[in-house]
Order: sequence, then C-alpha cells, then structure tokens
Amino acid sequence: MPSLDNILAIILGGGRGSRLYPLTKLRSKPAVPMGGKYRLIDIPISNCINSGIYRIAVLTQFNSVSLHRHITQTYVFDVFHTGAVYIWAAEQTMENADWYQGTADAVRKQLFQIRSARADYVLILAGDHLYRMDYSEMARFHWEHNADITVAVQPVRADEAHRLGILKRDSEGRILRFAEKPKDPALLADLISRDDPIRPYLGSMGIYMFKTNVLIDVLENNAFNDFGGQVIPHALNTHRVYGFDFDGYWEDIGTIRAFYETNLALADPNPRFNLYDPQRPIYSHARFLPGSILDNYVLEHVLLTEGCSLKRCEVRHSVIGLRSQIRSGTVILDSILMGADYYDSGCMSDDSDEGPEPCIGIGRDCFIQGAIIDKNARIGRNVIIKPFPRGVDMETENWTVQDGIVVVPKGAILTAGTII
Ligand code: ADQ
Ligand code: ADP
Repeated sequence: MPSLDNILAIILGGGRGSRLYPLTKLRSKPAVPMGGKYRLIDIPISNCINSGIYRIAVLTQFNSVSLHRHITQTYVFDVFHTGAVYIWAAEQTMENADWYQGTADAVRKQLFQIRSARADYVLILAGDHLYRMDYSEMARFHWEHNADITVAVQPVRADEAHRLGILKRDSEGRILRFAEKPKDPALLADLISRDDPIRPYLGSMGIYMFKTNVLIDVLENNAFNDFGGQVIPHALNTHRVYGFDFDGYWEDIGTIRAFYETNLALADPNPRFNLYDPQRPIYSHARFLPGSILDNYVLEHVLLTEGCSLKRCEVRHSVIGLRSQIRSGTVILDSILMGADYYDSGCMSDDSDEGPEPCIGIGRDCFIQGAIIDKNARIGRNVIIKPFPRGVDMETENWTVQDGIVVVPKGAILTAGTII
C-alpha cells in the first residue's frame, strides 16, 4: 500500500462565497467562523490531520488575508515534520489572467504547484461541509480497487437529490452513471439505487481522490471547469471511477440557511456532530482566553465559548461565540453570536452601553431571535430583531435578511431602539 505521505489534499476554499453573503463580505468562505470558535476551514484541515494527511493546500481567490492569518497562526508544523498548509490564491500569470472559473478550473490553474508537490495521489475536498471523516479509509479503498478516481458517497433522501451529484454503482463499487443535480422526474426515477424508502439515492459528497497523473491528464486535455458537472460524468467512460461509502454525519453549510441550522444543531443536548471526540479533535487557533463570566442568567441549549460575559440575561437555543458580551435584561433566542475579535476596554461593564455609540456586543434590554450576529457588531440598548418568513431576502446598510434569517455583518452598528 502507498503511504499517506504520498497524498496531497486540496481544499476547495470557495469562489466569491455569494451564498454565504454577508458573512463573506470581508473574508473568504473558509475563514467564516462556525461553532462559536472555529472557522469553516478547520473542519477539512482537522480531518486531514486526524487522518494522517499533512500536505494540504487551500484554493481560494477572494478576501484571503484573514484566511492566511488564521492558517499561518494555527497550523504550524515543526521543522522536523514534512507537513504544511499552503494557500493557493488565484493569481495572474503570463498564461492566465482569469479568476478560477469553477472547481476543476481552480485545480487546473494550480497544476504547476501540484506537479511540484510530487505526490502520486490528490485528495480534493470541499471547504463548506461539517463532518468528521477518516480519509485514510477512503485512500485504502482507492488503492485496493486500483481506482483512477474515487468519489465519497452517502445515501441521500429524495428531496436532497436535486442539489447533489447522484450516482449508480455496480456490485464492485464502480460508478456506472452520474448525474449532476438531476431534476427531471424520469431521470430521478431511473437513478434510484437503494431499497431504503427514506434514502433511496446515492449522492456524491464532492470529495474526490485522484491518481495525480489522471487528474493532470483529464484537466489538461479537456476544457472542463467543474468536477461534479463535467469531470466525473466524463471520466466514467474513460477511467476506473469508484464510489466509497461514508454513512456518518455530513452537512453542507454553503448557504445562510444551512449554515444557521447546522450551527444551531451544535447547541442541541446531544448534537449529531460531536465536537467532544478526544481522539479526533477539531483544531483551531489557540487563543488562551479566560473563562466566561455568567451572572444571574437563564440558559437552555446553549453552546457557550470562552471569554464571554453574560449578565442577567436569557439565552435559549443559541451559539455564543468567543468574547461575546450580553448585557442585562436581554433575551436571545435561536441565534448565532459570533462574538468579538478583541475586548474594548471602554465596553466591559453592564452600563457601558450608555454612550452615543453602542458598545461591542449586545446592549441591555434587547430581544434577538432567529439572527446571525457577526463578529465585532455593536448592538445598542432596546434593539429588537425578529425573523422574517422563509424566502425573504433584503439588504440595508447595517443588516441583511437571507432566506428569512437576519444577518448583522461584521462590525455593523445597530443604534439603540432599532427594530428589525
Ligand atoms: P456544489 O456544492 O454545488 O456540488 P460547488 O459549488 O462547485 O459544488 O462547490 C464545491 C466546493 O468547491 C465548495 O466548497 C465551494 O466553496 C468550492 N468552490 C466552488 N467554486 C470554487 C472556485 N472557483 N475556487 C475554489 N473553490 C471553489 C458539489 C458537486 C456535487 C456534490 C456536492 C456535494 O458538484 O456533485 O454532490 O458538491 O456537496
Ligand atoms: P475574520 O476573518 O473573522 O473577519 P480577522 O481574522 O480579519 O477576522 O480578524 C481577527 C483578528 O483580528 C484576530 O486575529 C484578532 O487577534 C485581530 N485583532 C486584534 N485586535 C483587534 C482590534 N482591536 N480590532 C480588530 N481586530 C483585532
């Protein structure tokens, strides 16, 4: 069997991240905070490290400064280790002046770097999924089947089929058919491949392992821009493409609604995604923050992180991110507070929300429900935020609504008495 050192992992860090706007207004998609203290990129990188794969590149093209800072501050391997996390941001070259045109094009534009890495296998990962997977099992499957390409697959429900690549395999696991996001009812009926009435389809997780020479060959000799839509369906006819079963927890968090629901699910009493696995931790930037101060509060189903201050407040079914400050009389329901990047010395007391400009955090006597409050937001006293019906989108200077969820962008100010 080849060694795991012979694998280069490439994480597709996202294009413009427009489906996660405004969380991606000032940062690239992989840098979006999740779970109160992590960033999206921590999930695939932690999976790689926990799988024994230490050569990792992140493809990105937009607002990559904070991502760069996070990665260089967090993933520091010592000098005796061959591991490293690289950021391959889209760049202009003598041959190319374009942005990445899609997932496969992003990889094509870095073929020079891929060749230089001299790994025989490339593992391509999405940057916006929440899951814990041992990629070494997928690699073993790939080698045992002498596959050219292996796709990780999951059983999926009928209502999910239209947003995924759906496939059929033979009894050996070789993929015979692949339809990207099928919508035609006749085609969908034809693609059913499981007896299970709840999850009758096999869906692609957008995770691919390639022999490096196959990847280079397919991308150099075809004008394909997308893996799911073009590369994989084409390769079925020319290469040995296999489907590797993964039936653990896996959620796509690429839209505001999915991001919101998946984050809130981490505050469930028995969350389906386990952040508490000591063998396979999710890594992130180590910050050495003090504990949180809680004073006279009601908390129910709350994921609370370090460095917070909660005074005489009520918080239910919410994620409270690093350095959050919630002042007296405030009620927070079904919301995600991303916290703050820093402590503002003038804003540390309960009555510090009396000045003309609101203090960082949430002021006194607010009611916030169904919202995502990005980092460093300043929300004054008596602010009321309630959710909109599903499907409503709206943008104002200081807040936006995406699919009914109110999002207060990073550093935004809501003055006292604002009602949304
Ligand atoms: P989608 O999720 O729709 O379907 P896509 O939007 O292409 O696929 O994104 C895949 C990953 O690549 C995401 O992490 C995204 O952020 C990133 N990405 C997109 N464009 C990029 C670019 N230009 N540069 C860098 N990164 C980029 C895919 C497959 C389906 C499969 C689902 C599973 O096409 O077959 O079922 O993933 O979620
Ligand atoms: P994000 O990607 O979430 O938008 P950034 O990485 O751009 O966040 O910013 C977070 C960083 O800003 C943290 O590393 C934090 O240490 C740093 N920071 C420190 N002090 C301040 C400050 N006074 N104002 C803003 N950011 C600060």
